Amino acid sequence: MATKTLEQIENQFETFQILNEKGEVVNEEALPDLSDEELVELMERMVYTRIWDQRAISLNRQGRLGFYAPVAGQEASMLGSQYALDKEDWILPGYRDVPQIVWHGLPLYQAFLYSRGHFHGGQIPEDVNVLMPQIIIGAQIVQTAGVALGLKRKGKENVAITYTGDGGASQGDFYEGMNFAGAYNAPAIFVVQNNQFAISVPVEQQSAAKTIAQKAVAAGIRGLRVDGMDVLAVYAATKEARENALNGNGPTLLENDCYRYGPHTMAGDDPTRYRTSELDDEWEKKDPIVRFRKYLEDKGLWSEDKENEVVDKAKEDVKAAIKKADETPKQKVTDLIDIMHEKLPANLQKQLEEYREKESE
Ligand SMILES: Cc1ncc(C[n+]2csc(CCOP(=O)(O)OP(=O)(O)O)c2C)c(N)n1
Ligand SMILES: [Mg+2]
Repeated sequence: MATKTLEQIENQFETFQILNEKGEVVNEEALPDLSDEELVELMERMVYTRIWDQRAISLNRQGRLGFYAPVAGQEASMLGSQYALDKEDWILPGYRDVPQIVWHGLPLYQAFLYSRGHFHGGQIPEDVNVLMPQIIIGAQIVQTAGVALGLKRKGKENVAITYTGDGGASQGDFYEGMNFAGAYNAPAIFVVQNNQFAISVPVEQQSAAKTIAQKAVAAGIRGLRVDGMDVLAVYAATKEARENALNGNGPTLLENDCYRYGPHTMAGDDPTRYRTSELDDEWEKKDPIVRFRKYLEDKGLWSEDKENEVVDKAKEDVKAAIKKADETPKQKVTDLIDIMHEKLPANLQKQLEEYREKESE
């Protein structure tokens, strides 16, 4: 009996896809209602983000950036999901999910300051509904359940969306957050970007479950496995999850299957030690930008010239943003002490005064 139940559940989690690797529509009825302009905008964002990622890697190697977690290979998963949101929706990112919060409104130079550990990177503009990236794996899942419940209590027509990785799906917080959001019917979307590895640990060693999406079943919420290299599928799945949440149908777990082409972070990880070049090649054939480019070219919506324009714009913007980050006054010890509390406890007040004196010397 129990074996049969497990098999029945697991086998139902097929991968949702709209565009195949060749850029052909394989699921006509699921095609999202996006205008030509919107389709082009999605492509522009993916191309732009890939260039910015390449530039960020170079800046890191030049010692000009600090912490950086590469995103190439995950553009469809990141940007297709963000595109399905309303400006007023809340994003609770993990450390790799910087593109989503930048496209949601965080200025690029502040994302660079975040990389440098500068406090101004985390001073999010009032009208940008994002939290800063979470470093503690899985913590953002519980926080998202809380934010979503808060939105519901306030009667807002908005959702809270969060991102974690395949590794994050093994954390206790992951189950707690989904279960809580399910129990309270909170308007939350939980995205697991399954990029196949948690640093060097392959997803097969992460869980006995065949899919991560099926983990939704235990929490009594919807779960869907999505081709995370297909921007249209990611967009459509997120849009549906959002509508369900706002219609009172509770949270959804989305597993976006994707791949990170680069190292885990720029802090010395060497993927050749745990991944084969065959596996890299296999995933590069599924590239989100290649297939979407093909789709748009067939529709007469994209060209080499158009792409070059976006590439140039991305390079210019990165240059301007890093310049602005460089021009931001250097962080002082007193800044760190001062920004943490509204009213400083006595011991920190003493330290603040000591450092003020030192800094004025
Ligand atoms: C609670 C906690 N444990 C361990 C770490 C160290 N750590 C940082 S990234 C990472 C792997 C996470 O992999 P995954 O969730 O798949 O996300 P990805 O980096 O692949 O996007 C680990 C173990 C951490 N940051 N937090
Ligand atoms: Mg991972």
